[in-house]
Amino acid sequence: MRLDYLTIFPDYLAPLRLSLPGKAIDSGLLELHVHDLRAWTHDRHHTTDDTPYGGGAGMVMKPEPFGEAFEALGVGAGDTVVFTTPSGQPFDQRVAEDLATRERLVFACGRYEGIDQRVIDHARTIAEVREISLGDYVLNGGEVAALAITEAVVRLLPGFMGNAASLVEESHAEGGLLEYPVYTKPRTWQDREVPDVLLSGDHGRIARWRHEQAVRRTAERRPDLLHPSALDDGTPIVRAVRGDAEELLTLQRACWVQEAIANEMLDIPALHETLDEVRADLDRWETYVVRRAGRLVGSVRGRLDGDVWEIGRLAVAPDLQGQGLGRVLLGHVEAVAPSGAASYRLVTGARNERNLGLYKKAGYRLRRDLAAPSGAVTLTKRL
Ligand code: JD2
Repeated sequence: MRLDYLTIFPDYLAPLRLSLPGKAIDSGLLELHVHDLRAWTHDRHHTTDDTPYGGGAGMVMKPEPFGEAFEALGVGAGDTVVFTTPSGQPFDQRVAEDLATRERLVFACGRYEGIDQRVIDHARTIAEVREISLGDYVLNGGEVAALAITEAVVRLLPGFMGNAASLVEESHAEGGLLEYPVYTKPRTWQDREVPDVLLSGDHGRIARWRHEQAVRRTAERRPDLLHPSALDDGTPIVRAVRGDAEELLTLQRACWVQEAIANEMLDIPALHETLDEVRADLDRWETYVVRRAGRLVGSVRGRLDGDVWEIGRLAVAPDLQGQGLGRVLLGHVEAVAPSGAASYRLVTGARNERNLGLYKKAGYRLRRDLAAPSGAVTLTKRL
């Protein structure tokens, strides 16, 4: 594989030589070429940036140096030009595996506010182009992203790691779970013991323990990996886990702010709920969530109060309302009511016509005879 880097900070990419296996480079399996973009400037100051058309803050990288560099380096059919950019496709292991199949990658690293769009448009006409983002945060330029991408890609190349088996076992390669915790000697350190199971010699038990730890960690830290996106086929509604609490809170806030506006700033207690309260509620209620593209976009919950299945917190992300998701969630929470339930009950804003309409269509009746907080109404429906 041949790797080229176009940058105005070539020294920034010096760590490449440290992080990549020297053997691979010496043997010729891997070729690295770091280029100073200023080599393709012609003015006294080696200018690579200019002011943005249309105005605005900051500077934009000029197109000509990149264009000349592509030509000088013979970038063409069969090559892949990678533009690292905050607006690119999020980088992940799958993208790394894809890039690892290429013969040649050319990393175009921008600075300032980015690169003149025509460079990307032009590159598409001479080679394959990938616009890739390292993640949802802002860096000062594309170099660090190019370094990270390179490291993730190169270690996938055949014969580039000492131990091929350790690659197969890793995060995201197997089961889409996070890593289980690992331990080494000494057996006791600062009064902390290595878990007994790991010293048992029972390989079956060890494997089961590690899997359970991996699932637990994933549920806590990355619930999105356990219930992946349901954009196209079906809409799996799953029981919420503790790790969903932050996202539930975010969803609730977005929805209750909307509710407050619909009710002309009626004060809604849920708006002031804390993360700890949301977590505690996960133990007191059966909460269900739905994800789209990994994002928690809907929730509903139920709990038994005598023979009444009390339904609450039906919430759909504001940008996804009007697609029937609320109706699906309501149907789900009704369907999971335990056998002891004789009726459903829910409370909603008295002036939220959209919600009232949804509930009435689903067979709920307004119950003025039943108590409700100020500005709200209670609705019920027989099972
Ligand atoms: C970059 C900048 C646009 C503000 C070239 C930032 C990146 N995950 C990532 N975050 N930021 C970048 C990135 C990549 C290239 C450039 N800037 C600064 N651009 C708006 C600041 C300039 C990736 N990959």
